[in-house]
Amino acid sequence: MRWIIVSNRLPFRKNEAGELTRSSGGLVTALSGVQTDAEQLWVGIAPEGIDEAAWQGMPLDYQKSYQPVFVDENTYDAYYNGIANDVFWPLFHYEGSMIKFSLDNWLAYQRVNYEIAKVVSDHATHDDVIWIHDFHLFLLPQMLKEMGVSCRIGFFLHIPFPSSELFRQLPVRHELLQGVMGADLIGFHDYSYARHFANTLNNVMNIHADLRGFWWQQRRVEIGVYPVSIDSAHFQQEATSAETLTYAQQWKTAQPGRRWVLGVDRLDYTKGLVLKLQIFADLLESHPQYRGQVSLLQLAIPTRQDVDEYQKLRSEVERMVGEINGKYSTPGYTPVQYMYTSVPLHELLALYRQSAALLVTSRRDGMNLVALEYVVAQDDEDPGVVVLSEFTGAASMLSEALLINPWDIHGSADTLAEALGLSLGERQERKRIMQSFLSHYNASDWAESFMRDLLTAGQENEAGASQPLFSKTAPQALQEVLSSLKSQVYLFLDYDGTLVPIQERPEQAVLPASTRDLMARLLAKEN
Ligand code: GDG
Repeated sequence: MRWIIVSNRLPFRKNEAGELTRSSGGLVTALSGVQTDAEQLWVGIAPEGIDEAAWQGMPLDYQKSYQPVFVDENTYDAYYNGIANDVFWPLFHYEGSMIKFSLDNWLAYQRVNYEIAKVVSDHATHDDVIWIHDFHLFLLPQMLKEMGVSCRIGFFLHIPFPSSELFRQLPVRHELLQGVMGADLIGFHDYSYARHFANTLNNVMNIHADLRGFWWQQRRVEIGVYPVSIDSAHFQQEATSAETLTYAQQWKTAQPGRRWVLGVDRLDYTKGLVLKLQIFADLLESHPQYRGQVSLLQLAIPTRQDVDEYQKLRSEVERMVGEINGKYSTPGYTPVQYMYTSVPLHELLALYRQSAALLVTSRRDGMNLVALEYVVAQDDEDPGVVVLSEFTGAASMLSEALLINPWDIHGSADTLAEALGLSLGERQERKRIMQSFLSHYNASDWAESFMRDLLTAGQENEAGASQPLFSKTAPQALQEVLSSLKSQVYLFLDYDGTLVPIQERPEQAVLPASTRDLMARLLAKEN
């Protein structure tokens, strides 16, 4: 059985020197951590700078493992920036007022999903299983079904699914839901996201769905919760590599005696960097003993630099960094050290290891892998503490993190102070519990549990078990039940909505003569 993984972009790019390197970001980290013996084919848009001619010259192992889809730049821009990033990203992260919807962009979104669907459908055989990732590809499952793809199709959402009250705002809400409902299994990081999705189906599509799934077009669609994880062993190993330890030592020597609170985020509004700076400033104000002792090291990874909102966010963050430093700096002490860049993995791990606390203040975050990586990278002798926004999926996973509501600036600053004051024994115990969990539940377990459920999803369809009667006409369905009877049987029939259509007022729910007649005929039958 082969896995066909489908995501927006293929997970590599050409760097400035023309070498192929793995791209960064949560989805790539999660999928790269999966160890499996299954053969895999990854389908996605070709990386920037690789056109069809260049693809022919790619190393053979790439050609075997990856299948690029080529889309012209303008269409890609309208699909990726116009819809995925300017509509779905803000809406699903509860930033409803930031949505910029245009019909032209929506057409491009449909077109790109269709182009990808064609390529997947050309490659998929009945024995494969297709695993589609994230909000760029909501329409793909149903398109594949309509193209006659017969293998199992799973869909996993890496970002939150919002409350139905917010989701209802989306101009293309029905199209989106119908698109994803083509899957056999739809997975989320957290129960709350699955619950919002089921409620949305109830409220927007008028379909009865619960946390386990729903029936749609005579098919059973399963819903499941699969919190993503990381390749814990790999991160742990790299965290103690000579390269990481050397860099950590250099950092320590350059700033002796300093304690660090660490932040690692893409410079995206969902990550709550403004809140984080306010929280840190509050710490220095309300817990003055930390002035001169504790600094915030914020690594802000550049993202969507050409977009106005992101440029404004960057200016605001940098203005605040300047303000805090202007207010609290002393000779030899800079309260906020800010780096607008990404760094090599071993440097990132060294920063994880040499900081006293990680501060995550996301306004909303599907999971937040940084928090998970931080835990497994810690030094047993002197582990740091995770201070984590309760609006992350990771908050359900990291039982020993100190949770904060990042909008409560003062309360969060107090929690950060508490984290900095924890005894060594308490820090070690917290780390031990979370690390033990992460070593038993890693990225491969995440993928395996999703795949296991995907392979059994929809078996009810095939076995014909518990088909709802309303998928056929009631007399036809009853006829089938009756003809298979061998001994006496009792039929329990619901009334409102079953024997009688749901009515506005109860007194209108009167049994129609034809149904009354049908029941009389049923009762007259033997058994
Ligand atoms: C999306 C969802 C969900 C970051 N800076 C550097 C670097 N990174 C790596 C981290 C981590 C990844 O990027 C970031 O992952 P997150 O999960 O924190 O965030 P998103 O990119 O927004 O991911 C998120 C995720 O998908 C998975 O489902 O958790 O909620 O938004 O792995 O280590 N890596 C290196 N240098 C850096 O400077 N090497």
